[in-house]
Amino acid sequence: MHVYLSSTIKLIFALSLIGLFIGLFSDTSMAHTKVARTIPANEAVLKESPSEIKLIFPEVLKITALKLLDTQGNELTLEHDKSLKPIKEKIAFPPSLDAGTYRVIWRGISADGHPIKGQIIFTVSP
Ligand SMILES: [Cu+2]
Repeated sequence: MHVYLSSTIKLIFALSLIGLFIGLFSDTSMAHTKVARTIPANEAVLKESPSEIKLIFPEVLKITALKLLDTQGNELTLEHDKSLKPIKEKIAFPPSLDAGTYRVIWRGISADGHPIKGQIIFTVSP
């Protein structure tokens, strides 16, 4: 069966598909990626190992993954509440860190179900 569509209708259809994709991408990849504030701040240089790592978000979310990596990418122990309850602040407790640069990465799900992810790096330089 052949369906004959005028070129105008084809153009409208193509444009609405493009619009749909732009809408999807802007919502999932831009709307929720921001963290309001972190302690330590991103790119901070600290005189001593931080006693805690705090993430403060602009909106409630569920944290699904939180990791601390050293310069070589090895995952270090990070004590934190792993429950999936909705929160705006996350506190985690790292081990005593030697001099070096560390990366904290997280993933979560926003209240409206969109994925969120982010990371910070900080340096310990006694
Ligand atoms: Cu959303």
